[in-house]
Amino acid sequence: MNLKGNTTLPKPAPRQVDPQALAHEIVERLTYRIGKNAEAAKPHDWLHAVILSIRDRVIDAWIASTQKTYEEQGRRVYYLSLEFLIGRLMRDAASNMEMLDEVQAALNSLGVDLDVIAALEPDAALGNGGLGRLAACFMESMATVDVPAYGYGIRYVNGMFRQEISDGWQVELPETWLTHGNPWEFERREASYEIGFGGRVDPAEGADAGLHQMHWRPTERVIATPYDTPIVGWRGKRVNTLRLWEAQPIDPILLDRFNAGDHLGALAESNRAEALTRVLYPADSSPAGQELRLRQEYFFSSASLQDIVRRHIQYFGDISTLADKAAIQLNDTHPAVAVAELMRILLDDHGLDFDEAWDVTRRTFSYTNHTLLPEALESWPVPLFERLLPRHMQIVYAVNSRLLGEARRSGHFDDRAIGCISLIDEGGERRVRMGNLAFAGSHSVNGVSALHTELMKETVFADFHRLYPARINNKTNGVTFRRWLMQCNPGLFGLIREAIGDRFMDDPEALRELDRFADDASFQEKFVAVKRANKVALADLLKQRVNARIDPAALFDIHIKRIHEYKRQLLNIIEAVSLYDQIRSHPERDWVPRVKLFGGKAAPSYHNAKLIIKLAGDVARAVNHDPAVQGLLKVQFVPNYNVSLAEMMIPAADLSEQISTAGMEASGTGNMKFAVNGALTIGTLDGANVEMRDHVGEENIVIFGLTAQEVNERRAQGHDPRNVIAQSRELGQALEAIASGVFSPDEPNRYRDLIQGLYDHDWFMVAADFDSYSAAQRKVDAIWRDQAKWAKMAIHNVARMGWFSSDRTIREYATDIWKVL
Ligand code: HBZ
Ligand code: IMP
Repeated sequence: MNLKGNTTLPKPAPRQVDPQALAHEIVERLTYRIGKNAEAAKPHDWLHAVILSIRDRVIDAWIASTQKTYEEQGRRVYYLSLEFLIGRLMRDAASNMEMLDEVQAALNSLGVDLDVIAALEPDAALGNGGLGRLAACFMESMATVDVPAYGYGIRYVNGMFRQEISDGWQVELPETWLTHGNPWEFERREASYEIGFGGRVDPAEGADAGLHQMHWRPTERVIATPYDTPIVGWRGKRVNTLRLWEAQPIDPILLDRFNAGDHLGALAESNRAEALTRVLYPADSSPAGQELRLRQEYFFSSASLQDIVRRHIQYFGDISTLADKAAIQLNDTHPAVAVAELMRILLDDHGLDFDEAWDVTRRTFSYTNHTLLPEALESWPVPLFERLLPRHMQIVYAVNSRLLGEARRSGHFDDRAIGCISLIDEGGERRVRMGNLAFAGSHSVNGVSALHTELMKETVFADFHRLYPARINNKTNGVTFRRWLMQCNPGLFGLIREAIGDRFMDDPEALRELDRFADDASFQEKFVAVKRANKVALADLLKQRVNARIDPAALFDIHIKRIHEYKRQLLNIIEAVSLYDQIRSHPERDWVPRVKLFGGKAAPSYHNAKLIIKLAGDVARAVNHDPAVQGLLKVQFVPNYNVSLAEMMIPAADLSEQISTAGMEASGTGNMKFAVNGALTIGTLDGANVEMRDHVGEENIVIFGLTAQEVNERRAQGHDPRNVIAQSRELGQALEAIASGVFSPDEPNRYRDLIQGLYDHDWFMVAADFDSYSAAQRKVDAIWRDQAKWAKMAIHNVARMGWFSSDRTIREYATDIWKVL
């Protein structure tokens, strides 16, 4: 076969999707691939047989897409991310291949329930939260809008931990998603690479003593082996590849050692290699800072870069044209060491001179920033970086001297500004700043919402922005409407189709046509019935999982996301305590029945986040057992929030809590999922909430609290929380109750320090925003009492969220940054 890609394979004949034929295919897979007959098959066997039937069709489209990519010889996009939070794939693949109904019918005819076996598919939870899920939405959207793209990441054996709640406390357990095998992946041993660590650097033979062309002799080496998963776009138009790397030892067992009786030593190398890709770091803000994490980052960056360069040389021959054929997007700084790795490859393996290598590098890379929190910015101690990656350390120094030279020559930068731009943090222990490396090594640096991008220019990258004013740009996040509307909410999806036809399935902005149904009483009625059915389904699930009895008629108020002080679950809980108190004091008032649901994981070492989970449970116990508020208020913490649970909870929400301290949530993407599923948002003017308000209209969203600028001013001028608390009777009482142990009689001081923090500094403006939040909640109650008004507002939300499709986001990346559309 001609590897240059000009062979024309016959196009695969489109296979008929006829339920009967499909049922036959499924039984065939069951028999010959799983080795069971229908009588003996267990639910897991059926699941695998169904996945294999779907997968075979995906493969036809996959091969055709790959073929097309090679033939077009255009630029490819490489999305480098340490996280891909995919969730389940079966429904997604079947739906995008437009065979979901047929799969269901085929299974019916076989007496198998699709929902039952679908629930057995484990979540691929190779990510922490928003950043990882964004990468998964982007993979689906890149395939949908026909961008030839590869995702590159790590195949963690243990992804995000499973959360159990024991005596109210979070307990972390390993998630073993690969136990039953993974029918979606293909091991590609032939495309393995060697990855080095440590050792020393010598001048390359025959090279002059200049910087370019050195020879790095690592002391430690492992093999990176890829596993490919096909990612299907909408209507199966294009299927792209998600390539995840696994670390393997060069010698699986050292036989001489084994034979000498050193049985553990014989396996040491093997264990060490496998540890590399064993587990995902479960911290979503404070960088882990451990050597293993830097090893993971370099391991997957190097493997991906070697693969990209290999492919380029194979098909185009000349390394100097790399940037014309490859656009590499860095998902945060986790893969930023790739900048130094590409420089190493260009200098040492391909003999480019420094200026040309730097030019190719900068034209190839672009970088997405996802946080402004200074404590979340990654940096590595110089001694560690140097020991693990001695050649890369030299390259970082060389790049830095060039960068700082450029800044100095411009004459606009004093010593302070030069210090901020430097790739090395010289304050205290010297550290390599990964954000600065990513910024310097890229031609584009983007934020993830309009507000976040503006704040980037004013804060973390202010000096870089002066040096390179054209580099920072905004790409507001989006979510894929296939998973987050069509698949997770078939009721609403069907209703929308019935009202406005199919156009929105290919053009989410066509959802706008729903606007004219917002006032339509009969449409409202159906809309409310769909929401109600979703709430009943969630209530059933919660009955099963946590034995909670919740009334589907109540307002479902949902706060699900990673537990973080800046996301302010504490504000919500304190407001619940205050509401509880008010209902008890004034039982005669017309209270709106509410169910407050919380869900989310805390980083294992994040003490306050874990305490907030415990507090939610403690408050829930008190409230739920108090007959005085029966039927009016219920609080429930739902364990093990993950993608699949989100798919159940979001369609059932009436109210979406997006209440971060303004200026601290870069974008948010959960906010978008709720709104498009017909929940109203209560939120601050933070991240993408600002743009959501602009799109849905300020009359259709409930905004409260300080703005980012006001938060800033308060922090600068000195915020006096004690005074604020003294002025708010409700707040004072709620804080007093929590701090004095009303909800923790077994340990009255459990929350003393947590609450004391609000009196002492209130960094996250919980006290400062309390009254405004509480008033906004009463406004929510008032809207709820007018059910027609509520429905109207919710319908406007669905109708006007089309712009937040990740297809739009990806088109912007593709046109502005990657130049592939
Ligand atoms: O990225 C989130 C932002 O907090 C959120 O506002 C935004 O919508 C989303 C997508 O742009 N950031 C994360 O989820 N960050 C992480 O998960 C993370 C993981 C490991 C780290 C640091 C951050 O070392
Ligand atoms: P790679 O990522 O470039 O190694 O290619 C991955 C897969 O793309 C290969 O396993 C083939 O299935 C396919 N492929 C590679 N070269 C060609 C080509 O020239 N035409 C069509 N498909 C190709």
